Amino acid sequence: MAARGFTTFLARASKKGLSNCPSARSTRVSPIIWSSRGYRELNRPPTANEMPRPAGIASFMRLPVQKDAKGLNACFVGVPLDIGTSNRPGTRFGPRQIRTESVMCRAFNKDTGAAPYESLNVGDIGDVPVNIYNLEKAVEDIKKFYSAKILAMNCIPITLGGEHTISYPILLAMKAKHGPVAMIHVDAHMDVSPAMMGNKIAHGTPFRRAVEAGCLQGNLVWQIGIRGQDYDYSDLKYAKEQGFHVIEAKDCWYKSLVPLMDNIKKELKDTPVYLSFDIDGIDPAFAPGTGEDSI
Ligand SMILES: [Mn+2]
Repeated sequence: MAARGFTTFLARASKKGLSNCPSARSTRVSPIIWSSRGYRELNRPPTANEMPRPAGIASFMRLPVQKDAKGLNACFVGVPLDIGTSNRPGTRFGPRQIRTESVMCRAFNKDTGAAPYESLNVGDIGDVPVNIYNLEKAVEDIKKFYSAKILAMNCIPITLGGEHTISYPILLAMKAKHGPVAMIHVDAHMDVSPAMMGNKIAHGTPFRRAVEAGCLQGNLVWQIGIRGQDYDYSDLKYAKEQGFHVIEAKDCWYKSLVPLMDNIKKELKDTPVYLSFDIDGIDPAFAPGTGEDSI
């Protein structure tokens, strides 16, 4: 996710008085936004009063579906890949299942004030037609798709995985567009292994490959929630040598994470940032559906 475009868009939007947007007063009026060409109606997820939750086309939050990211500020996109995992497969079904569960999401959060659909035009562009028989080809498929169908249209992708191999080609595409980017990575693992059974492309290697390809600004990488067993200290040593900030789970216990996030925001400034959240960053007692749960 590239933060720069997102924040400048919001800044522009708020300058133009978006707080007066009619949808802030009524969930039944579609949000509108000002642009150089006048008013524009934004996509809006239907409420459960307009469309029953189990009904409708099964896109993310039942947003409109389109074949590429044209006209969107942000898009949901699935990458149904699981052939790079070391143990349990199944995340190829992840994007479809996330869309199914997304019917429970509502467009406004009264606790945080988040109302993304008031200022951003968002849609679902379906899945990358990824090669599920060949990991090297899958990486090429993902990179090309992100470059041509999303980033070329100045859209911010929000990816539904898929296992962590997919981060490498996404970062390759981001580098081609933005140069080296920052990263916030929540995970039990650092995913910087040199290879897995001799394969350089796998779910435990994406961020070492990304460093080698010059995709990341090492001193603007935060890996948060790293925990559990490893073979030795070599991956931790490698991550720290790249300048990564490795914040282990044990360093987060009994503490607020607010000061950490304040510091990250301060350091990031306007640098484009890739945010990656691995479900195994959550205790597998609560989220066991992952390829290599860390115990
Ligand atoms: Mn992981």
